[in-house]
Amino acid sequence: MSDVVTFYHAEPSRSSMTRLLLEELGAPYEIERLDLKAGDQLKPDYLAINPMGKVPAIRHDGALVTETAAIFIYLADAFAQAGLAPAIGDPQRGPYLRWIVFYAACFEPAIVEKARKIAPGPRAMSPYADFDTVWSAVLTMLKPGPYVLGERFSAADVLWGAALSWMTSFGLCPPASEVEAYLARHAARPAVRRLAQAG
Ligand SMILES: N[C@@H](CCC(=O)N[C@@H](CS)C(=O)NCC(=O)O)C(=O)O
Repeated sequence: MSDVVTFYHAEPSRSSMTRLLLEELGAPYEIERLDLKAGDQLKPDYLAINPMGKVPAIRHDGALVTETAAIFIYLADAFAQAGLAPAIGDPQRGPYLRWIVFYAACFEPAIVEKARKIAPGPRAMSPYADFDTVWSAVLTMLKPGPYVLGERFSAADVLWGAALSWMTSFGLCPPASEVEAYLARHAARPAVRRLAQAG
């Protein structure tokens, strides 16, 4: 059994969010770097790890995990001593899982389709209803503040802080004071500054 996380990563890419989580958790990790432009993600060795040919993926204690939302839930529980995951039985566990999964199940498809100017189609067929509904839910999530779970900073904030700052930088999010204030808190985190300096 090894505590060290093997982290399949490409820079710049969505896997940077997982790297930030590893830093926030203080988890020991070693990077297996992929060059997406060179097509490393489509080579048989990596497809055996993630048949989707996507980063991130992690290996830890014999478990192979892909999909950012699953990786976040897994790592925050595996390194519970960092205090970034409400435990099973904690009333905040439900909202915590809700907002992490909402990111992958609703927010990402909504924002990607918006960026590609693809209409969501009939509301009843769309897994996310429509962009305005998703965005309004995001603002509802952030409104009480300062964090997704109120006073408690969690792995959900690592995900949302990284995702919203990335998507805001691409001009994909409508302007909102809640988001601005949330992103200022995100940018001030020592782990965010450390990684920005590391490049
Ligand atoms: N559903 C995956 C999506 C990951 C994803 O889209 N990764 C991109 C990096 S931004 C990727 O690996 N792209 C390489 C490719 O598609 O060839 C997750 O949430 O982890």
